[in-house]
Amino acid sequence: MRPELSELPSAQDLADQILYHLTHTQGRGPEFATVFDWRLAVSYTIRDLIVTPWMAGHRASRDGKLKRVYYLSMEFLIGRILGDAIVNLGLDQQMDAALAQLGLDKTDILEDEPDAALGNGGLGRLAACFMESLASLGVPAFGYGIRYEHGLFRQRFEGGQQVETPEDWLNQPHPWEFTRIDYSYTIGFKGHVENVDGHSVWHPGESVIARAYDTPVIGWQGKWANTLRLWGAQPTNLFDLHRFNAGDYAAAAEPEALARTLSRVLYPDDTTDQGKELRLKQEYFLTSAALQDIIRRFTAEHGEDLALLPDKVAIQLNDTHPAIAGPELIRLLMDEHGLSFDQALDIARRTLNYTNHTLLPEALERWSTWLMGDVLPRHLQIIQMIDEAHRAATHRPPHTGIIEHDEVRMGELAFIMAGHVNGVSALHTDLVRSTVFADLHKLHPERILNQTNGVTPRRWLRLANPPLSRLLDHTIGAGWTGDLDQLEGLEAHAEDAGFLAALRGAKRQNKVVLANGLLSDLGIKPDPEALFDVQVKRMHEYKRQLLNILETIALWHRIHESPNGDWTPRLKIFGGKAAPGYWTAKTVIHLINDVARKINDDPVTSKFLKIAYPPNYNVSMAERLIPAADLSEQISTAGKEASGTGNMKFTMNGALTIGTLDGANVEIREMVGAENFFLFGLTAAEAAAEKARPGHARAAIEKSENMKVALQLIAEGRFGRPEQYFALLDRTWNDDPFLVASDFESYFACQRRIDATYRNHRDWDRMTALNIARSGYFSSDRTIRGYMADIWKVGPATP
Ligand code: 26Q
Repeated sequence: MRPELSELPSAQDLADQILYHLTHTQGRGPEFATVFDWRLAVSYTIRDLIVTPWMAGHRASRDGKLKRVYYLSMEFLIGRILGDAIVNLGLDQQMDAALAQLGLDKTDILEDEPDAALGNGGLGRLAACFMESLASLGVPAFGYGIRYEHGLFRQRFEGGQQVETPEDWLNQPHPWEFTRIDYSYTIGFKGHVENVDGHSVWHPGESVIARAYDTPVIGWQGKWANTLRLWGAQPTNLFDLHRFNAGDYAAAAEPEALARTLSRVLYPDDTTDQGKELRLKQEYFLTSAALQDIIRRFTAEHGEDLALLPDKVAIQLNDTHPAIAGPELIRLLMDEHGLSFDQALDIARRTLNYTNHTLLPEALERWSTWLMGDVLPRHLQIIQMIDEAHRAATHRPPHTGIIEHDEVRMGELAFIMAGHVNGVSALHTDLVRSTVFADLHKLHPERILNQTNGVTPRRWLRLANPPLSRLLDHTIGAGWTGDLDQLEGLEAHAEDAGFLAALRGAKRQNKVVLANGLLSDLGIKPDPEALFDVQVKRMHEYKRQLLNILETIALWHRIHESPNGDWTPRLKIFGGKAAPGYWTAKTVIHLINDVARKINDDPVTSKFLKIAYPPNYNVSMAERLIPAADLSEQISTAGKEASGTGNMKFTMNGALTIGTLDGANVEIREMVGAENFFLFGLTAAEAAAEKARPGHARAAIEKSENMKVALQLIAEGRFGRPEQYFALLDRTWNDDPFLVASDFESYFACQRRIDATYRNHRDWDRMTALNIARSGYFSSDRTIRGYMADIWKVGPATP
């Protein structure tokens, strides 16, 4: 079943297969082939090697009647597939040799692949890491998502401002997917509910077809592969032949266009009202298709007794986006399979689980009962029944229900329908218990669990950081890739000058590659000896990119005051997109770019301080930036970042963290040791108290010369027309909801400690080594094992 090492193809085998696919699949001779042709030929060659374990896994799961995990997510931020597949099959060296033999440049080939950007940020990337770990651990699992034709928008800067353009990854053949025209389900919307002999019959007013597109996800060492099944929307009627024949071609194509809208674009993470109905339809489209598929597979394997569903199926809801799964599963069990409401409710609750990823009130999904009743009338009825059953069973306090103030609260719905609810870091889970779900937690004290996030070391270390991976292999053996706790073996080398020099050398290699890229892409020429200080993540006020850029301005000012001072050279790197409708986040982007333009050209300071903000931050850019970072900025207002996962990637790649006690930073600091982590700022409890103090912002700014100067320089127009920043400045002085001012001095002072530490190579390198050595806990393999034991009650297919 598994290609044993001896059976792995040789470089010659690979080269032969690549030439075969170039000729027979791409239909091109080598002398005419483009990079694209070659990339597809290489991809098909690798894909062939995945198909065998993939099918074997399906057979083993079916024949063994194994319990499966189903991960439902509106987002899967996969990134590029080819490089990851080569690494997981253990074919890097053979492939390098094969490509060399064919005269091809590996980087050109890999970078020709568009990123699969079917997600916004952390939540979507977590889903992708989980899929990889599930496969690496040999757990039978499916990911279910939407096959968006257009992933997350592309970002450009015009005059320093973000401009969004559509992303079009599917505007070319996609070699990794298999279309399953036989797995299609009808998804209904709207219409009315009829009562026939005491049974409810929903007559949808509209419907579309969900068609399955499968992508194999190969695990480490190619032992197991699972399926990422993405649904594409198809019209039930292709087009209106009458209208077509009457010459009205546009109108004839309307039904098709309307249906396809459902899987046309990924929603940017925003809170605007526009398109609310489409978002609800997308959520139901994914969920209904997934549940119909799950029940079809269950009955095919285990027969018609759906009471056994919880023994064979564990469904995880990635946030509330697929939370309509509760009512939909009840509907399918009652209306289509004839179970009673009580039976259906019990089965659904023992099958579904829900992960919460945010406490921000504006990100908690709510739908007006009017919209829910219009789009999903039968589901609104069932939601009312669930709510009533819960009220009757728990004697809960008033205002804790699913439906309150004519809104359906999806968090409450997901909670009440879930066997387990989990937060994504220890601190976040505590806050889930004590804030958003405090009342429900009292009623169901066993339900909320913690599962601290993790990231896959295959993509984020072995693939992204070859120099460090080679050093690790050499120092502690290659076992760390599948068992990240083995990094502990580095502790013994943390005082070894030879090892530390090699570690520094590996980091330097990555920094040189990045510096060359920044020069060619942005015209910025950083000194590889400078401290590479990186903040990459979605642009959000709570993540406080504003704090970082204000500190940069204050530092620039200080350097001007003593230009002959002994400053530690720094390159500040920013990366990230703002939701198109998020004005404040977009203003911060503009400010960073304005400040960069001014500072980078400053002859007095530019040898000490530069700023790079490469546009269109995505998974592939993260793979280049993170391994080259010396310092990781994790500076959110305490209590706001549920976990963070970028923070973990930086730690395992040997960047030190400047951070608040927020999300998983708390656990990172505990693991690496307080002395190896640069802590600043208020705690979550202090931040909440500070926010409640009237005039907190102004008071804090008055006390901070550095912050006052930074704001003053912006207001004076030193970086661009100041009117553009008046509203932002006003918000900072008078409101400052994310406490930039309150944490400013602590942050500034911490950065100066970092300047000093960075100059002492021995200290810095030792701290780096200890960060890597103690990062094993942050492998998503550990996270998935936690879900398996505590929530899903599943084991691996290959023990
Ligand atoms: C909701 C309704 C309508 C349209 C969009 C949305 C929407 C989309 C995406 C709401 C939220 C999101 C994304 C949330 C997210 O990425 N959360 C992050 O999840 C990570 C994985 O757990 C954590 O590490 C981060 O701390 C958390 O911010």
